[in-house]
Order: sequence, then structure tokens, then C-alpha cells
Amino acid sequence: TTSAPVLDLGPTAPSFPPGFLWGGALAGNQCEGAWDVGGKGLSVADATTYKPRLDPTDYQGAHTVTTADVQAALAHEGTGMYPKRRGNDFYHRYAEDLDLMQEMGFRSLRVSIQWTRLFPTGEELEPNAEGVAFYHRLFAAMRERDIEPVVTLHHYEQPLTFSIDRKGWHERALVDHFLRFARVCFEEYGQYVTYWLTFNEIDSIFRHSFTTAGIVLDQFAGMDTEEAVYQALHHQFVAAAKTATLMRELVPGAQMGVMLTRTLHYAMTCHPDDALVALRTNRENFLYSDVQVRGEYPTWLHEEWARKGFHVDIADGDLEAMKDGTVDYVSFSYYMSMVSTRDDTGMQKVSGNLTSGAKNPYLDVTEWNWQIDPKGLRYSLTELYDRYQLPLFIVENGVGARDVLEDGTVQDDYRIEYFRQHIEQIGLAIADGAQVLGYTPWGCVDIVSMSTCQMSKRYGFVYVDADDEGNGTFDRFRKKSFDWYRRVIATNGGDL
Ligand code: BGP
Repeated sequence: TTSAPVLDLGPTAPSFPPGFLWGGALAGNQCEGAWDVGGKGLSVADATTYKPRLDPTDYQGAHTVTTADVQAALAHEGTGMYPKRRGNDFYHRYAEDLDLMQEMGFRSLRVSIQWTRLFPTGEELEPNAEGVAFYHRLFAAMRERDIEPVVTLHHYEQPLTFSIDRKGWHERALVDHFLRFARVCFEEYGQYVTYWLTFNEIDSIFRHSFTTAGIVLDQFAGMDTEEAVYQALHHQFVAAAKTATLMRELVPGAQMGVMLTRTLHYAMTCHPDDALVALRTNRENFLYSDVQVRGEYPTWLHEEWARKGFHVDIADGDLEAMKDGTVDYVSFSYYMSMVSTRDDTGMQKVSGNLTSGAKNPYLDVTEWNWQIDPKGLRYSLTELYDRYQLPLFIVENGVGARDVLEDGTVQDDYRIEYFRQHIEQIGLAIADGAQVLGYTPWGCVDIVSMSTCQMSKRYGFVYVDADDEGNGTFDRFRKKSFDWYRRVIATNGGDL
């Protein structure tokens, strides 16, 4: 008798196309520092302090802040903010960092343009010339080193003032303020930049409503917070779509992407109810890329709004604008996989804590309890490509760790192993048909952690001598993974 055919999981050898955009990723608010230099205004990121999560189902996640916190930030007081504001001093050291990236052979670098460098309060009609000049220097320096910019327009960096006299993105006016900012970016930097992204991890609006949308909880007393956040999200969807349309008018040939946190969830068990819960959890995550790829809300969301009695103001022309401003590629961050949990009422909402699901007994975790799952990256690439049939771009991946500098370097074999396994799975997904534009590991030079506001949660191939209080020389040191990644790029993924 012939044995049953073994499930063929596809290719067994990873492959990468010529011109694959190997690189790294940064965000202005987490690396530049110089938070009050060059005319820059305070952004919500400058007012973000880490608050231990009290309730894992709390919609607002680690970055719940009150109006009092915001007032303290405006007064430049408060503790725990300074590491965030200091970054790794990229504002002054970007040329040195680009030299290190060129040494590794980077073909791309993802950065963000801080809205408050160009428009300190967001309401100015003309941009701040010093801010405009900084990003000209940065993008020109990248082009001189043949490093392709991948630019995020909003990486938690909207003006803090919108959280004082306005209700953040709950206010419709922010759509036009954002479009004025985007227009200046396209007009000034379209000469350097082909790959654009609008909102970083737009799905995190429920997890980090303050940093993602400037929502301050106590401004919505008496309102349903979830309904208010959906209204803010609608405004961001409209802004993202109109920005894509504007880009096509101003920068022919440029590409606009959506940026999603891929929060891959496995079912708790093979029980059909658990399978349905995982389906729902993953479908909620795909909402954000579905809307920007397809240009419309899925029926299930309208049904959910109706069931919950939510009213979201959709202005005349919004749905047409969303349909017109769809994206050219799908970018996403991937750090871990999770397990959907089901309480007796159905599904526990995975809100703030990316690890608020159940533990996966088959996976190791990082020091910050993020579940390490390289095959989950292959799973996500295959699933996303099957879903959208658009080019994909992995714009964040990596492992935060308490690296120790010894004899001028860091023996980060754990990071090499993490990347080796994830890069192999990327190559297998590509060999299996997924079209992937590039791979930009997060925090390629050590920067401040978004969720913990710490420097000590390090991701880089390059160590930065700065501690959680922002003390140190800020000098750079190549870690062991620096030369390993240089060889990976030099062999286009051949030598892992
Ligand atoms: C993503 C953010 C990045 C970065 C990354 C690592 O959610 O897009 O800004 O912060 O997470 O997370 P953390 O910095 O919290 O370790």
C-alpha cells in the first residue's frame, strides 16, 4: 500500500530576488532626540511616559495619559519622559550612523518625518524652515550612500497641542492639517523618496490611543471610548487615502503603503469555537489593511457598529476618497505570534498588551515576554500575499534585549539566531510565491523603546552608549550581529 502523501509545505530552500531592499528601521521620535531643537514643537511622543498596565483588557494600553500629564509635558516637567526625548541623538549623528549602515551594505533605511519639526503646533500655514532643512540633509545623505529611504509620515509624532485644545484625531480638522504636512513632504522630499507610509501601526489606535491618535481619555468622559476611537480611526483612514491620492498627483511613480502591526493569533485548541475566536481576532487585525487595500469598510464592521449602537460621522465624499486612495503595497511589523483566548462570553479582546493572549507552550519568549515565532513570519507573509496579491514589505522585526557592552562590542548571538531564523522563513515564503520588497529590522541602531521608554531594551546591530536616563557618551559600537548582517546582505541572504 502506498503511504499517505506527506503534506508538502513547499520549497525547502530560501531565496531572495535581486535588488531585495535589505536595511533597517528607525522612527524620529525614538532616535532623533533634539526634541526642542530647530524650532520643533512638542509631539505626543514627547509626553509619553510608561505606565505599568493595570488592566490587560484596558483599551488604552501603556500610554494612557491624562490632561494633567499633557499639561506637565507642555510645561517641560514630569519624569520618565527624558529618555524618550533624548533618543540616540540621531539628529546630530545621522551621518555617522549612515556610514555604519553603508558599511553593512544597507540598500534601504526606514525613517519618519516628525510632523512637529515642520509644523510645531500643526496649525501653522507655512512649514518651519529649519525642520524642512533637516530632512533635506538626511535624505540627501542617504541618497549619497545609495540607501533607499522608506518614509513614515506619522510614527506617533503628531503635535501635542492637538491633545489640548482639540480631541486629537477625533477632530475632523486634523485631516486637513495632516494633508498640509503631507503636501510639504511630497513637494520637498519627493525627489529622494519613492516608498511612503502614512500611519505607523494604524491598528494600534486601540492599544495606544494617545501616541497613535492623541486621544486623552478624560476628554471623553461620558462618551463610549471605543466609539470615540472608531471616529478618530475613520479620520485617519480618510487622511491616509487622501494622502495617497495627493502623492500620486505630486510625485509620479512614488509608492504608498499601509503599515500594519501583524498580530498573528493561533487558536487556543482545535475546538471549533476556538477556531472561530482566532478567525475573529485575525480578522480584526486585517481590518486596517483591508480598508486601505480595498478602499472600503467590511460589512462586519458596519454590523458591529450597529450592534453596539455606535455612530461614526462619515462626511460626504469620505467613502469616495477612501475608494480612490488605496495603497500600492502592504508593509507590516512582525515580532511575535499570540494565542487567542476565549472566556465564557466569547473572545477576550486583545487590546493593549500584545502578550495578553494565552502562552504558547511551543515557543520561547524574549525578556519582555514576546513569543519568538520565526515560522509565524512565513505564515504571515503567505497569508498576507494570498489575501492582497500586492507587494509586501517587512518594515519592523527584531528582538529587544539587555545587551551588555564588553571590550567595545556586544556578543549578541541571541540576536543573530533570531534574525537567522526569521530571514530563513522570509526566503521560504518568497520561494513559495510571496512578493516581498524588502526587510528593515527595527532599531538597527539602538533607540528608545516605544512601549517602555527605555534605552535598555536594545534592538540594534549597533550599540549606543546611553542609559535609561539619557546619560552616556552616545558613542556607537558594532555588535557581533553587525558583521553577520553585513555578510547576509553581501550574499543576498545566501550566507545565514
Ligand atoms: C512597534 C513600533 C515601533 C517600535 C517597536 C518595538 O510597535 O512601531 O515604534 O517601538 O514596536 O517595540 P518597543 O519599542 O516597545 O520594544
